[in-house]
Amino acid sequence: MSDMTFLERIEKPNDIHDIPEAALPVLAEEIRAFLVDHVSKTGGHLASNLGTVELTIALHRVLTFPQDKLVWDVGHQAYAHKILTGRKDGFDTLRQKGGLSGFPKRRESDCDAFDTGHSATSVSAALGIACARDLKGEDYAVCAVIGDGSLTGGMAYEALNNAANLKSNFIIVLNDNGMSISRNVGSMSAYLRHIRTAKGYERFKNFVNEGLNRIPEVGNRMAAGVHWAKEVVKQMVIPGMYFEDMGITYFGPVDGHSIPDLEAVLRDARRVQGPVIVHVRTQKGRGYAPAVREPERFHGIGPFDAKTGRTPAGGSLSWTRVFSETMKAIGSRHPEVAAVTASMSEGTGLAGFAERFPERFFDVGIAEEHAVTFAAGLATQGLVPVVAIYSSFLQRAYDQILHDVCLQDLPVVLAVDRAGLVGNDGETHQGAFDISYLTSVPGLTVMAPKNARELADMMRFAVTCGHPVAVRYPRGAACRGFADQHAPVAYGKAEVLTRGQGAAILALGSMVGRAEEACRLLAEEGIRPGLINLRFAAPLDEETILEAAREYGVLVTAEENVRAGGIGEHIAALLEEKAPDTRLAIVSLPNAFIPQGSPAELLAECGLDAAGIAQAVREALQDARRPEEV
Ligand SMILES: Cc1ncc(C[n+]2csc(CCOP(=O)(O)OP(=O)(O)O)c2C)c(N)n1
Repeated sequence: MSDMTFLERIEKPNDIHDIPEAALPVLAEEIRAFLVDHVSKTGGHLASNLGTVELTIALHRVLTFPQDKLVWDVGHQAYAHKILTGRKDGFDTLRQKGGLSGFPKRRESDCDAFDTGHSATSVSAALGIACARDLKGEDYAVCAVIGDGSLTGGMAYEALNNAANLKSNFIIVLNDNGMSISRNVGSMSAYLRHIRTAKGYERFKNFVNEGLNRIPEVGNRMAAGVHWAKEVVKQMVIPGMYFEDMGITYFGPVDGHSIPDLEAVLRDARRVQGPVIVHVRTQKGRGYAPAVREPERFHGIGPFDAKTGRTPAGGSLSWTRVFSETMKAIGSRHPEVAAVTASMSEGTGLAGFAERFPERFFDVGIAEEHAVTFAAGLATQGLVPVVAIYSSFLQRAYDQILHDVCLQDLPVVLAVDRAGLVGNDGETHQGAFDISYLTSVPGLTVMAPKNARELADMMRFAVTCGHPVAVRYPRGAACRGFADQHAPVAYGKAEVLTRGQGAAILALGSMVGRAEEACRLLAEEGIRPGLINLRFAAPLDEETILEAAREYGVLVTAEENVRAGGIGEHIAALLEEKAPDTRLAIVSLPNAFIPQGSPAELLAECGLDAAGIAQAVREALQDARRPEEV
């Protein structure tokens, strides 16, 4: 027993209560070493997790699981929570197919109160849980942990505004490390920085409050003046006044790496009736020098060398990189083009544009809805904004795309990165729905390139076309094939790549390269389908599609999007009306949430790899040969 590490003694929820208080810093270091060791092999969100080890230990000392409910915002910082709730062994399979999720999952543990993955949802979810608790007359603590980056998301303010009315206990831990993925932006961030550097904190706050309350308020005019003066003094000197004015008690800032300080403030917070914010200062990457030096690179990272922090060199040219280079070139030629990111300048590749054209670059915080309407505003004044957002995060800006951009036919370009399967982040991050939600908006042109060169062509087309356009492209290495096939991009026109016999594959974006591979497999069996690069998901090139229907009689569509609302269904509707005798097979993602796994595994499982497309063609041809059932 005595040879056991403290971490080895943690086997199930609440085991931490048996660890002596004096040993908790040792446990924290053991957890850090465990995280570096495991994440260096599997990849994952390292820097955020290293920063929240003491906070998690303190929360687990003050709360009891699963009775008390803890909601992690985004959820990328919940690794220590997973370790302390009996899931240590799962870390060998972290983010792998069928393995431990990198995010909280209710189906994984009853100690995960709410599934997260997208930013700024925690306060809303926790508030809902607290209200349900009160309604049912139950008694347990409810706590949300939200980062200062996520506090740039509008939903967090909607929830804070709503929470202020709550009369029962509700804790919001603000995990402030000054960072989103990159350095945090905006006035709230500046305000938090101001609080962090203010001296005196709680004792000073009480002192000032008591002092101000002793000032008598006599006479109407004078009272108004005194009231105003009090407010000015309060705003100047009292940390957290912004929250207090909203009706939310503020504690802090607290050293987020001191377990005794954290425990003390959390115990106090549990006693407060009504919503309370505990402002905790942490350091992203804490305890692992490479991550402290480069917190942004270690935010989400693939496997790396634990000793040096280095990642394997090389890697092929990514779609994001192609977009990044294209944006720099476009920026030089088009002074009217601006770029907008929702806190993802590195991830989307806009950092290069930002460096070259800082006056035309806008990081608006983790605020996708705002990013799109802000871009619409820019567009009304003659600018052509390119808003680069990952497919799954753009889901929240649907109304802004529809109502603020497309209804006014404004020339906003949506660069939809990570469109398709992203892999190890799992169902919260797969870009599986954008064709469905974008092609349903009238007036929005939706394109997808077959290869690197076509992405550049499409971006150039998009910034000059004068109307709303979305260009979707996936995560990972850009297709370098089709070197001598590059017809100029023409509005609403598909590109016929190969003429064949018996059947034609109508492929979109990432599926064109795979369809070409499928054609090679089929050629070995003497099957030679035609191949058409659709290029436009909206508007569809009806003429080319109907021509193919007449010529081949058998069509197979291929897209990296769910079936519902995808191009397969759009083409099915077109054929039913105009070429009802055509046989059609649809290759798409299933109408489901696709869990984590490597993109290659998932594509194969969903039948979206070359073998899957080839099989769909074989089956469609067999089907067509079978006599029609009567
Ligand atoms: C809606 C949405 N947009 C973007 C992201 C990508 N993202 C993941 S974590 C993160 C930064 C979060 O910063 P913060 O909340 O401060 O947490 P930290 O990593 O600093 O602990 C971003 C932008 C996301 N998860 N959800």
